[in-house]
Amino acid sequence: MRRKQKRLLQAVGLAVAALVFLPNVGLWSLYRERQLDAGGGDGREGGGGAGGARGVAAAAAAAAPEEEEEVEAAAVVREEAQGFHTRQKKEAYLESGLRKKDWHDRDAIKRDLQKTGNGEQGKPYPMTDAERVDQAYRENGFNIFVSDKISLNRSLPDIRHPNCNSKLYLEKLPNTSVIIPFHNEGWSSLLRTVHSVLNRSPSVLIAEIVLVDDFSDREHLKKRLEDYMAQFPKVRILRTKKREGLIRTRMLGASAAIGDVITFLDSHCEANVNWLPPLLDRIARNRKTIVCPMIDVIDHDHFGYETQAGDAMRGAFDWEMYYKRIPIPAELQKPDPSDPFESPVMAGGLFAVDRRWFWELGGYDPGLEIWGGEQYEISFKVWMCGGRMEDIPCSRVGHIYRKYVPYKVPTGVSLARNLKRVAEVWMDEYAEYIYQRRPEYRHLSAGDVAAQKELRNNLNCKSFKWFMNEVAWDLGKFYPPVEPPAAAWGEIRNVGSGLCVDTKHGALGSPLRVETCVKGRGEAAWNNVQVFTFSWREDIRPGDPQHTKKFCFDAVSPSSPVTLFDCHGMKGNQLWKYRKDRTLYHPISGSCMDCNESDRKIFMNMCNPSSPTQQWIFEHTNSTVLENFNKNIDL
Ligand SMILES: [Mn+2]
Repeated sequence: MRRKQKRLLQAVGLAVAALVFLPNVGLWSLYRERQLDAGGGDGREGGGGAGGARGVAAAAAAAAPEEEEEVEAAAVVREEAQGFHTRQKKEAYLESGLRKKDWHDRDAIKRDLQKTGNGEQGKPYPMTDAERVDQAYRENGFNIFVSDKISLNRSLPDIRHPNCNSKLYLEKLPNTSVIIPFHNEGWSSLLRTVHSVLNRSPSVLIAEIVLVDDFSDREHLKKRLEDYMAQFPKVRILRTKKREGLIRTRMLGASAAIGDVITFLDSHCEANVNWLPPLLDRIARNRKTIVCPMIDVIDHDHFGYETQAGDAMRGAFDWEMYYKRIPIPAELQKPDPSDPFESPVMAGGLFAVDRRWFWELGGYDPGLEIWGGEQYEISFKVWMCGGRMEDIPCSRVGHIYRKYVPYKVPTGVSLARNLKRVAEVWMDEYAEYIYQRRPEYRHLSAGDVAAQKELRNNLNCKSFKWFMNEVAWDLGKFYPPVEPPAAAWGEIRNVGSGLCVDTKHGALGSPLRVETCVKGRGEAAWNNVQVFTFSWREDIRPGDPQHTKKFCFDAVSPSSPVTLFDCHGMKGNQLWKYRKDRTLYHPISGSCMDCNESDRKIFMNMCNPSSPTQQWIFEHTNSTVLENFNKNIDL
């Protein structure tokens, strides 16, 4: 009898403990932290530990009645929201079935509007020359002097689409852990990130802010930071025990997180008006949606706040795996431009994801090192494995794009290896297109990817071909996997002078010249600065068609020199027409490329096709392509 009573007591005790601790998974988070610490440097072990604990935590949370009730009808919808038709039907149900509310903090907005002073309203700080000194950049990659002179609580301009101001979101939203990894971040820039999140987020939605220090050595990030953050009960600081790199630092933060949602931010950001509810709302409606805010630009010199060029665009990549942005195609444009839109890949460090979904997806591949490629991995994975990804125009976060990265990033090998891992695990036969452009990747070891392939298998993920056809179907228009044939290539010889276009003496941005043609001479073997490609994009680049550089012939006026600039792929002032009369016509300025034999300069001039110095001969041409290019111009 006594034994029976004791057992009963034990059972009751356990049940009480479960009710107290399991809903917020507090103990589990501690457990996981320890696991990661124990894993030490080895990301695989750390990730594995987190994954293991996650399974238990998820099961526990599902058993907790409170949480079950909170998600209500939404839970049903969340699971079913993959089929588009189902989703639309269910959303209609949600609109009528669940209450929505205005999440704006109208008082705070009013207070912000009245602020004046340095950098307030996101205005550029008026710099003196002394403040421009280079030392200010050396440690941060942006002007920390200016940052220090701007309030930590500075106001930002509300540059959202006007419709955002009246949008309502679900009354019951999941809360979030905001994870902010940092390494040797500046004091005021880090604090302003935290202040902006606290100031512009409904308190009820912030479970915690987790600052994850990747082994910084700057003094202000040690005790001083801890003392400062002690005033904010929601902020906690985790630290790695050695330099782990961005990816594992984010994973450490994520594995310690207790919120329903994990929101990753960079350590030099400013959250704008009502940035959080629009993100959480999408996740509440479909827990398998990963959402990204619009990323605005905080100038690294004067801290002025403005949109990126083009503002709302889809995330994409080229076949060397450089991140690119492409316009939203008409088919995907919403009647209300402030509505969320689908994006094939995210830019990187700013996104929100349901915590359990993140771990179901395996978090980041623990085999990824330091930095780079992880945005592709998580993006491909979420799309191919039954989720989706959206950019949210009503959620805006400013980010300081640094002038340069102020600390040593051991990229090179690890970036290549990361990209190879992503290609090997997720990109199927499309990986070949990368290896064609990056032959050095072909035989590079990606390490052991068996666990990642198994995950892909277990989650029943779709093929990369599906991803390219259904999600990134517009990408090939801008970045075709197979480069269409060039229109002309080889040396460009001037008829009047017999000289060739040459980039020899030019750094990027300096004017092109004509020089003695080198083809057939000894120099040509090692010096191919006279080989150019008139590409399918109708721009002209150094290099032969298989190996073009990313610099383009660029002219700004009908009399300007012709210089090499970064190719923007948007035609405009880099668009050229090679006409039958052998002139190189520049439609935007209505002028033609000309040269001067005596000073060897190349410049734009009023078109005069009978002038031999305006006639140019490409070594090779593809007449079909040329004719196609010239179909629609007045020749
Ligand atoms: Mn950054």
